[in-house]
Amino acid sequence: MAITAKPTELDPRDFLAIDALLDDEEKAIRDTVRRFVRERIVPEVGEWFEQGILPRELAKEVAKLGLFGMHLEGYGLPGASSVAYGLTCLELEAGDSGVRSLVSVQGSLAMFAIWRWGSEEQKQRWLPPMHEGDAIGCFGLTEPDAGSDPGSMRTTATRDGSDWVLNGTKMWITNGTIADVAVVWARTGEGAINGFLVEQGMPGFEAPEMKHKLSLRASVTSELVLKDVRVPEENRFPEVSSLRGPLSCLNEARYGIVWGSVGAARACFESALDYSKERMVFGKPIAGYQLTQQKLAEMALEINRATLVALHLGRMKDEGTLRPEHVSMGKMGNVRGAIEVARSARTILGGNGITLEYPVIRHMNNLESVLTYEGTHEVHTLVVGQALTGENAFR
Ligand code: TGC
Ligand code: FAD
Repeated sequence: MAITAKPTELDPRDFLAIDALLDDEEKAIRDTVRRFVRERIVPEVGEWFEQGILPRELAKEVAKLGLFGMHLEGYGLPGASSVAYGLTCLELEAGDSGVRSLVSVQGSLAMFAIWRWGSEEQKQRWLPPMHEGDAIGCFGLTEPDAGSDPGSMRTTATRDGSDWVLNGTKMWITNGTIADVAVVWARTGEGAINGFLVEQGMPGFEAPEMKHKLSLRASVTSELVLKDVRVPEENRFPEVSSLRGPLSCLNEARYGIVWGSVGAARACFESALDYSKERMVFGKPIAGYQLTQQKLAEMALEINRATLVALHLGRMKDEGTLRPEHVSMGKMGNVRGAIEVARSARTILGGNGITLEYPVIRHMNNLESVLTYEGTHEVHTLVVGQALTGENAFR
């Protein structure tokens, strides 16, 4: 068929008409989340960011939409497709990375860990209230001296009768202070790593909030301090005793970031596009200058590229062909691209680009965390490098 100038209207916000690749259910979920973000998050998130808070009641509102653990099945969970979950992450992160983090950590890290590695009793006890937002979870892997290399963790769990005694410190743990249950990964012997469900209020367990962040400010980030915390054997994941346990959960959350980062980029692009049409400089809107158009065209290119990558990975995940290395490539490319979009958008806004009146600097700062958490850009580069060459360059 010939290429015509007007088969459909060209939408600057969906330049390549990627919408047409989504089915009706995916679009319906996407639209519901988009509306929630526009009505509930966008008007207030600048203030939350400035104050360094994320209102606790937001979890219940997110739960009402069925978003916590939406891609998991059984135990009353929705069992939505990977693409629907990805679109949800995109729309949430168009609001703020902190809001997407709340949902990622709850659903892809804490709930997924219990769903994948927990006992039947653990699943029945925790998954329904976590889906409802009545219980919040966190995922404690990183330590002050073990981030990219979680295999060097120092937190220990020692058997004592029918209990385990946990000692150590976790750091940078999203949702930690507000969590009812913490999935804590600890060393149980030479080369052995087990997961434990540490409950709020267990003696010796504290989760102080980490302050003074200049990124992900609308997100609770905490230390987990464990001093002789007694955890019963029934709170240990029965089936996994190596790093494979936590790393399998990271695949899920990293997949959400492949999509989410596109949302942050889209919000920056839309802000810059609107601004460029209104801002008059040297007698005409800056949208009319070639240098501005180049920036906008590069942003649109990156957002469309990243969306197609995310959608392709989502379809592969739904078909069961997605590999961790694919997710690494998606996270590398899409987060780097989102940062470039955010920085370029910020220049279009000039001085206004540095204020919280516009979303751009907030997204730009958030993306610095997104670049680092869930495996740094360098870690994912080395994962892809190893897959390409067969050589391990981590050590
Ligand atoms: P390595 O020897 O390669 O592997 C150890 C065991 O794990 C298995 N494995 C995986 N399994 C599933 N998925 C993956 N992606 C896996 N990667 C490895 C592997 O087969 C092996 O299994 P087994 O059965 O033989 O024991 O491990 P390594 O020590 O060499 O480390 C590899 C490396 C560096 C890639 C890994 O440690 C890594 O990914 N480091 C980055 C750590 C990280 O991403 N931390 C994130 C913490 S959570 C977080 O940031 C939340 S942010 C909040 C939010 O999302 O909003
Ligand atoms: P390091 O591992 O010390 O890395 C420092 C630098 O060295 C990085 O640039 C890194 O890429 C580079 N580097 C490391 N290894 C190599 C190598 N082999 N070759 C070349 N360069 C290398 N963790 C959790 O467990 N749960 C959470 O909920 C959680 N939430 C977070 C929320 C926020 C806001 C942030 C900022 C972090 C969070 N993290 C969480 C921690 C996050 O996963 C770690 O920060 C991340 O894995 C990197 O670890 P690190 O900070 O110790 O950096």
